[in-house]
Amino acid sequence: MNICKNWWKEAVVYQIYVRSFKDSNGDGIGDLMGIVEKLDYLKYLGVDVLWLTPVYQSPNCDNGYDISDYRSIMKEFGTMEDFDLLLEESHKRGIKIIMDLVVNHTSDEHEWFVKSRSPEPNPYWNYYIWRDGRDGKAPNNWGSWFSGPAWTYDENRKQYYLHIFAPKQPDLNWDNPQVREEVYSMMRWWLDKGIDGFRMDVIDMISKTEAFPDGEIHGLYGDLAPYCIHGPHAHDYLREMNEKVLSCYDIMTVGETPCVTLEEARKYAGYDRHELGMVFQFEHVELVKGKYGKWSDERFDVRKLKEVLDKWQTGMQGIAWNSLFWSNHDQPRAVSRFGDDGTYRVESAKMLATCLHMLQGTPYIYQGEELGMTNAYFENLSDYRDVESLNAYHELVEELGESHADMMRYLKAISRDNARTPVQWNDGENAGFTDGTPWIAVNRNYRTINAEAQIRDENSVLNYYKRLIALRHEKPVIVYGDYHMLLKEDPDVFAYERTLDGAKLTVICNFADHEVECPLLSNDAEILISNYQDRAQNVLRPFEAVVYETVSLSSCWHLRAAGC
Ligand code: TEU
Ligand code: CA
Repeated sequence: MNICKNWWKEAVVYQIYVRSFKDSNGDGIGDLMGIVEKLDYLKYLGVDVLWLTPVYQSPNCDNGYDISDYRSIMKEFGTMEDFDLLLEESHKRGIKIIMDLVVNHTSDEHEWFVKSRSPEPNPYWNYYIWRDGRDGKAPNNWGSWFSGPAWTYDENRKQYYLHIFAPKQPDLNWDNPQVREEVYSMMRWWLDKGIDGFRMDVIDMISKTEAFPDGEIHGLYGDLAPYCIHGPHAHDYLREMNEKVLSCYDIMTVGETPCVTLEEARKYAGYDRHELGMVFQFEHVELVKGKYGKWSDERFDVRKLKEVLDKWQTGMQGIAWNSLFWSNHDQPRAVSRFGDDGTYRVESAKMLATCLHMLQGTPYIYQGEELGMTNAYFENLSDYRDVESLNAYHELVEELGESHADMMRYLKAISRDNARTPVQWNDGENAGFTDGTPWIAVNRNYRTINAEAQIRDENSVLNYYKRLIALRHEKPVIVYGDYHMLLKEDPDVFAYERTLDGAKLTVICNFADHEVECPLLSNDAEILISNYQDRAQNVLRPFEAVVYETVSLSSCWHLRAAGC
């Protein structure tokens, strides 16, 4: 397989949800100086890139995904000087930084929107998506992804504006070339500061179908997805962005692309397409869909998971680069969802890490995942902070008649706040996250699960991640090797091979909480890494993961990178 070498294909990315990472000044909110304090920890772990969730000025209706000024830092997070210091200190340690680029929408407090909603025509008049009402009601039946209608009436303009997310997150009008130029110039401004790339929020939603037809009713509203995802100009705008901005820098880009299909992903991230470096697809974290979409506490099916992972590995091979993740700030904790956060927490966290880090693509570690942090499992609605969770609670319980008890179970399983509790640094008060009162409660298990204890323990989840990252840096087969699935029909074991010239890895992961037989086990194969201390005998133990390495002596690895 011919794959061009790029630094971002060889990198491991660590996602920082800044608000919950580390508070440096006791106000209970994580901040930029908190990250600076922990750079040596990140260096110890060995990650190459930090993805910072939005740090820009924002009224925080959606924790920074509602930006009111793209060129200044959110007050709670610090100052531009703090940002410059963070960038400099990271670069000194060989760690790169990518920023979240949230340009499908802004905050309603952004100057552009404030001007756009004025009753008098002005240069910002067409910066957002405004439509007249229909018979005194919204222009169509679309529902927002954060509950309620996707249109809000504006008294000043006497028109409705579109917001796929909260009413405080109006969608920008990308069909207006001025909007695109504004975005590009803002991107250059950050890139010229020296940042190393962007994670692009819902970038597959920037182009909307012009007709704005009603959508198929799901629950209370019509589904906007078919008209707002991969809209008519999505690829044109990304190519333009690539030509005018991205291609001028040696950076990494990852598009967040909800609902992306394999076919579309090959376009967004295709090696020959000049759009993005890679995209996040969500099929493996959307295996469970209940009556109310994601609001369900059903457990995933291992066979389906295998099918989806295999589909993306095989389907992208040779065509486009994958991104690999179990979790992020929008998903529950990986070990709670895909592993076992009780008896086998350590084993299953390591198994999941092995499974993901040996695949082809760029791995993303979400803060705390390297500690095997678990879901928050909040007991009370008042513990929740997330706009999506709170709105969904009200819609399901108050309008759709779901019971309080059921909805609380769904929130415990799937709410975004599960992954937003503060990082557990030590066993001191507030897990060492803050000297003040944390903005969201600390998980009660911080006395047993915390970074300080795990640094000391050579068998900790943390030190296992450290080894996996180091292996990726040492072995080209982990980065560039071909992928091939094994044991396709096995209901519990996900196994695959990676091969590059003479090097071969056999990766075997048991997703079951019990012993299972496995024909791939060998007594004499060389073990590269495994999550149990002693060697597997004739069965795989609960959540056991083992990677065998075979290297033929005659092999001489080189990249057949002609034309790259
Ligand atoms: O997420 C987009 C997105 O698809 C989510 O709204 C997703 O549907 C939901 O979180 C899954 O439960 C991005 C950001 O990652 C998210 O944090 C923001 O809230 C959202 O965009 C709006 O900017
Ligand atoms: Ca703070």
